[in-house]
Amino acid sequence: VNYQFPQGFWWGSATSATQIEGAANEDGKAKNIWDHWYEQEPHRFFDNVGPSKTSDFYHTYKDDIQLMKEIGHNTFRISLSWSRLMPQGELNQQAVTFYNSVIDELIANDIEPFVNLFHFDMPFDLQKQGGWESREVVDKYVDYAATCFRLFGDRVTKWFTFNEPIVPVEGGYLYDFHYPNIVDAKKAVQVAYHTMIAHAKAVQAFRQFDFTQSKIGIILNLTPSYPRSNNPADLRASRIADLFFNRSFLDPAVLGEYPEELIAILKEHGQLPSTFEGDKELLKRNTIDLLGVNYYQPRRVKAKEHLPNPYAPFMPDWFFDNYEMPGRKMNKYRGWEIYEKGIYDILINLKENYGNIASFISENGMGVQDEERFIENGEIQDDYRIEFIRDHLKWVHQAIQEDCNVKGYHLWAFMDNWSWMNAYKNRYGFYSVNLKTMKRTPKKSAHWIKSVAEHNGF
Ligand code: BGP
Repeated sequence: VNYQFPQGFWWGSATSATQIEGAANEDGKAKNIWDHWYEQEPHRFFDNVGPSKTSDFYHTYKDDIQLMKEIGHNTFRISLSWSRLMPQGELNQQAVTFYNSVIDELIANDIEPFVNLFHFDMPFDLQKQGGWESREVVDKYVDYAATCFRLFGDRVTKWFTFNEPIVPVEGGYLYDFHYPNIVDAKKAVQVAYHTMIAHAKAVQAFRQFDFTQSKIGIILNLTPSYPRSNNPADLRASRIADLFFNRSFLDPAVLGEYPEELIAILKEHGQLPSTFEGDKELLKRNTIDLLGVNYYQPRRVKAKEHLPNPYAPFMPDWFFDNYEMPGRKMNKYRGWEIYEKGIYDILINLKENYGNIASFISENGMGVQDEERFIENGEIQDDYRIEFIRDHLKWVHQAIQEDCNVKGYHLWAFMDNWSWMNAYKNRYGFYSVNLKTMKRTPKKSAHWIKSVAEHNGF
């Protein structure tokens, strides 16, 4: 073994309720925004495939957990579906039974459940009440979070309030790839702010329980921002992109406050959110124990070529242009850049500027279109994925050598799953899923990760 990881390192993978459960209308589940949007505009989803069936985990979880065990997982992240657990606000006993059973089954197989409370799936009824624009919805979320802690907190010791909270802001309020398809930066800022208030209130609620061994955190997609050059205009563009897309969540979550420069920019442009008295203290008091880092690709940025039209509505892109760096390495099957060292840069930043907060890689992975073309002897020969994971893990290993406090690596994803507007376009799993038969088949990477988990390294 050349790359040995610390004892007890978390080897696993991540998923979310909407993306694998299916059973969208079964056992009392109410509609979330995805169910609704798909009903309205099915053509906007790749191949017209919606969230109703997905990978059928609701019925197959026992077998799937055996497959996880088979490849050496010691941890696995799920999300709970708010609209399944509390349709119309009341607790749904059938959902409680389902999640109890999933959690117990994982534990019985020595796989520690990591539980996330919100993965892009706002209940549709609450979206009608304004979704994250509404402070009342924030309080409803806190009630839901506290209910989950009470129901499952005796067995679940790793909790997360949100996955990638910037994505519903970008998708739903800036760039039109999530419901409610609004393009309005002022609302986007309010939604981002309310998400962090909801987060802090949930952390506060968690700490009122006697869970001394448990940890609570948030999962952020950190896209390190690299400037085209070291000239001041490029550096400024990159710093502002970092403020908007990383630090707007990272700073309040870990340090308990927003960066001053971000506040100054929003103020200058009349974009500050409305706040309540006591919010500042709330954020300050309720910082996290554990940070999940999702990393797929970096952001490369250059100074604006043209000044934005001063009469056009405010957008984050007023401050930077994306930079397509010549020669960058691409995942040609998905169109995202591959920059393995980015994962190390994130971890070093956490060490140097965020008190070396305990973290883990909560998503990293390689999406590939039309992956069937790589089938040989009945299995997908995904050497490209093995290489991708290995090259990222080498940088995680390097960060550990330099005392970064990183405790595990979760691939996105355990099995191929439905991914929002992209539906089943990009496949990410250790296991492939045949959408007609729902049969799971290991890919070459599944055998490889099994050996990595067994040796705690490679
Ligand atoms: C992350 C999300 C996941 C997942 C993944 C892959 O940002 O947390 O939910 O969907 O991206 O995305 P895609 O299928 O679009 O390549």
